[in-house]
Amino acid sequence: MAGEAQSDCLFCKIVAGEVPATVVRETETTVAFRDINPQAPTHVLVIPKAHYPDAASLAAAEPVIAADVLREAGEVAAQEAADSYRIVFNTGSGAGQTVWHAHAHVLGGRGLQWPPG
Ligand code: IU
Repeated sequence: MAGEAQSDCLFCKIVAGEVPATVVRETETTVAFRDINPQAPTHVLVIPKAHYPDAASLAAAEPVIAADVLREAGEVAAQEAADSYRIVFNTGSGAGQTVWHAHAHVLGGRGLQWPPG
C-alpha cells in the first residue's frame, strides 16, 4: 500500500531504527539526519517516515507531509545557522537519485554554485 515501509529500503530502516543514523530532528511525520557522505558543512537529509519513491509522488499522495518535509528543511537550516542554503530533491537516476525514498538534501555552510552540476 502507498506509504508503507518497504523491507528493502534503507531509509525505511533508518525510520525504524534498524540502521543507525545521526538524527538531528524528528517529528511525527519526518526524520532529519546527517548525510554519510557530506557535500557541504551542513548536509542533512529530511525524509518522510512514510515510504514514497520520490518527492513528486509524496506530494501527490500526501501534500501535508510534503509540506512537513519542506518546513523541517527550513528548521534544519535555522538550527545549523545556515542563512543561505539549498534544498535539493534529486529525482531519477539521471539526476543523481540513488535512494528511492523521498528525501530533501539541505546543503549549507559554504558558497553554492549555480547552476549545479
Ligand atoms: P540521492 O539524492 O538519492 O543520491 O541521495 C542519497 C543520499 O543518501 C546520498 O547523499 C548518500 O550519501 C546518502 N546516504 C546516507 O546518508 N546514508 C546511507 O546509508 C546511504 C546513503 I546507502
